[in-house]
Amino acid sequence: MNIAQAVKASEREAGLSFYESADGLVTVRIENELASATLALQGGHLIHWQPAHAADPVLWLSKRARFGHGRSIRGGVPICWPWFGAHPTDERLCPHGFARIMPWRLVESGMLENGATRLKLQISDTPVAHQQLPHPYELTLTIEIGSTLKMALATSNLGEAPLLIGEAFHTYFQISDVDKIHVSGLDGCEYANKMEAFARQTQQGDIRFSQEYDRVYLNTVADCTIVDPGMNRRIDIAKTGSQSTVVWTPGQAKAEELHDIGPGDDWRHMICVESANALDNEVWIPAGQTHVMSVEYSTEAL
Ligand code: TA6
Repeated sequence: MNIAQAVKASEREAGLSFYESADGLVTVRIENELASATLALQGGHLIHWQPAHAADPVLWLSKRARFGHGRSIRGGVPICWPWFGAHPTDERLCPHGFARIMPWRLVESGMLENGATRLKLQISDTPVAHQQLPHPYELTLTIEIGSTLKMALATSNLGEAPLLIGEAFHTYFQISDVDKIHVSGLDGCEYANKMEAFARQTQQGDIRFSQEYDRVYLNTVADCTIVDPGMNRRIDIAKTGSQSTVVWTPGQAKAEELHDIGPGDDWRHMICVESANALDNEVWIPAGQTHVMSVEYSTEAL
């Protein structure tokens, strides 16, 4: 068996199969006894995860999602890095950073003893990325596809000076209807309300939705839960290495403005709860150090 055959064998063991689109975009399908998932190497972007015990996918993907070189994908888990939101000084640059629109490479894959599939990806440095962040770094995404979904984003500062980053797992969760759910875990937290010029306010109780909602909750390490009676399930969001949580639904008008969501009610079936380090919580990484932000998603019946 040569190395290519050995790699193929290990990929098959891990439940991986690869597909390439006509324009060279590669997606990886993961099937194991615990779950199924789909990963686009463009952006290191997980676009589907459904544990075997769940009747429905946990991640939402827009019916109008677009797949193309240099484009972000509307849904799943976009990787926001090395800034969150608009670039601080150059509005021409992609909101939420370049990691979600750049090619990543699969550097490791394998099956864990518990039956989960573990993937390790790294972003490929490109002249465009280097132009936007001329500081040596290594960015690694580790994903464990099992009865829960674990993701860890590790930023290693390979330079001589401290590195400042903003980041998020900008996760789109599949729900029955935005009117029927609530999000718990952020009661009493201060937030910046994007709908009111980032005014600072304090969360009162659980979060319910009736219109566009766009808030960055600050200085919170709290786990959150999406409670969804319409799908008779809860989705638990645990995190480490993250001081912010962003909660967003576009509302009808904004959804229609977004070409990759568009008219209709598709937007009603998703909510973004994003584990992040944003605004006041951006992270300074000392030279030679590594910072890791991680999440674990799980779902169970109510
Ligand atoms: O995370 C919330 C947010 O910053 C919203 O303000 C909205 O812009 C959303 O991200 C989607 O951003 P995108 O660049 O993916 O369209």
